[in-house]
Amino acid sequence: MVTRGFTGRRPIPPYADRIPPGQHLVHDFPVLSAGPTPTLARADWTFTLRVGPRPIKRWTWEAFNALPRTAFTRDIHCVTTWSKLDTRWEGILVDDLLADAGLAPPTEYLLAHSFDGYSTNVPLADLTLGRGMIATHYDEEPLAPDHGGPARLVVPHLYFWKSAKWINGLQFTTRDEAGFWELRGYHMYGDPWREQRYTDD
Ligand SMILES: Nc1nc2c(c(=O)[nH]1)N[C@H]1C(S)=C(S)[C@@H](COP(=O)(O)O)O[C@H]1N2
Ligand SMILES: [Mo]
Repeated sequence: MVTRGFTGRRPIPPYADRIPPGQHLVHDFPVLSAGPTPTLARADWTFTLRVGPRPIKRWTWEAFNALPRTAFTRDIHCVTTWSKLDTRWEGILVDDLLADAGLAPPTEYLLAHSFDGYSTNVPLADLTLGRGMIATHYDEEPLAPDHGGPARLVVPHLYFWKSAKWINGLQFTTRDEAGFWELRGYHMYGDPWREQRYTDD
């Protein structure tokens, strides 16, 4: 005879307190892209910091990788309902990028831009103080092209669509401007703990 437990209550799944509402745990690493994976040679790669239309600084792959490097391990949550725990990233914190540019943040909002034409908006406060990284490595290996290599934004505390793959720049904007998915019905902020999936959530 098989018993289901002494109390009859359903067991609490492990790590339940790390899974936001409406999410489930995965152990693989799904690939989600709006289009095909771009082929990007590191020799041609550049990253541009802009204030509005004005370029402030541009880094080559070599100059970018000479910036101070940081690693962090974080849980990530995709709006399609998967969550993955303890993902390990290494790269350049947005803090260190802004410091290298010698730029005092001119506005409270940014858009991340990518080589595939993708964009997404993230408030400055969500990218600074160690919260946002431009990652070049995942799990100790150079970031795979399907996951955004050579480099992607990682903002783990927001739904994963905010983590722009194949990033090629950050742009300060005067107002909070919608990016690719935000223009198509997704939430302007995207906090998984408040289930901010769609525009009016
Ligand atoms: N440039 C770009 N970045 C992107 C996307 C995209 O289509 N293009 N998809 C987003 C979405 S919806 C998600 S869930 C994550 C998926 O990242 P992954 O493929 O590494 O899991 O990337 C985000 N970043
Ligand atoms: Mo997504």
